[in-house]
Amino acid sequence: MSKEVGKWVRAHTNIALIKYWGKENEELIIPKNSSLSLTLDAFYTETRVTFDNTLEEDTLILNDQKQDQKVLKKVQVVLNLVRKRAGITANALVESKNYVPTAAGLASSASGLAALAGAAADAAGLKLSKQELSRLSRRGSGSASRSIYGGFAEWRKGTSDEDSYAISIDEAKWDIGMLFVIVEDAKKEVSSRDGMRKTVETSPFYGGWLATLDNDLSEMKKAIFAQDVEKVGKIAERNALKMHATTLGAKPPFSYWSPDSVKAMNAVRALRKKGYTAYFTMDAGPNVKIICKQTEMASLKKELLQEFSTHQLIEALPGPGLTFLS
Ligand code: FM0
Repeated sequence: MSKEVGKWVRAHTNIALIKYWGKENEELIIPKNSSLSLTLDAFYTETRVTFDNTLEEDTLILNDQKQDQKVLKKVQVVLNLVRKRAGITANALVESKNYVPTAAGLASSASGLAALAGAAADAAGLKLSKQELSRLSRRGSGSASRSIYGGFAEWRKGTSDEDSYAISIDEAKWDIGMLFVIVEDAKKEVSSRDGMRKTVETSPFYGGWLATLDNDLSEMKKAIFAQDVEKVGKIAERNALKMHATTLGAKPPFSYWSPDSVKAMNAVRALRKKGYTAYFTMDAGPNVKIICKQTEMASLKKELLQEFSTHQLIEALPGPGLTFLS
């Protein structure tokens, strides 16, 4: 019998300011475009992997509940890569906990797959660089490649498995944060994986989206280096709206917005008129994330309490990269 118990590894989620939307290579998860995100302190995943040759199958326990085959699939992509590299044949027990302030559909594949990559590599005794960890996380979920780093990270699309990974751009140790507006949604969600595939395949707007990205990305980096929240927010909001516009051109059309998403977006616009530095972004779901100054977050939250309840509003500051615990 052999049993290799790895360390607990923590990864924080990230929210893209320049979105990843569409794959060049589905199996290797090579994206159509480079993207850029901010890692946040408020939401994270902790994972531990044990390779154990007495286990009859790979097993994933998330928040104390055994997960089904479907969830296990993404996890096994990463496990198999690690096993191959380390010459391990044993099955794995993956124990994972998602830390999110409310049960708000914020369980994130980015933090989950990044923590898994670190935890599996550790259990296998592999000493991987950040770059290698980013590439490994990417194979589980594209956005996870960016959660290896704290602060701002850029996932450079590259052209192959070797050169598609994220790098650190800036530690974000300045006056920027995100306020989450958690929005209820009755609709069945289209996963980001399915949503981006449908858009690439059928939306005539997809080409327009891709055509403006290099410019958005370089403008965004300039704004970050200048520590200019106003510019960061403006570019991020425009970029997110363009991404969401592509879904309306898909066949059949779809949208991630719910009535409360629109209400939140309008609230942000109104707060801007009042003089706040506040811009929004959205991902493959109805929640709205407000890019703002840390120093204005408390008063922004207070303003939003007129339209939203306190459990819908979550404050997030820039967070750290992958952390190996004990
Ligand atoms: O995070 O198919 O990583 O850049 O969140 O697993 O590679 O879940 F808004 C959408 C994330 C997409 C933008 O996609 O997809 C971003 C999104 P996978 P992900």
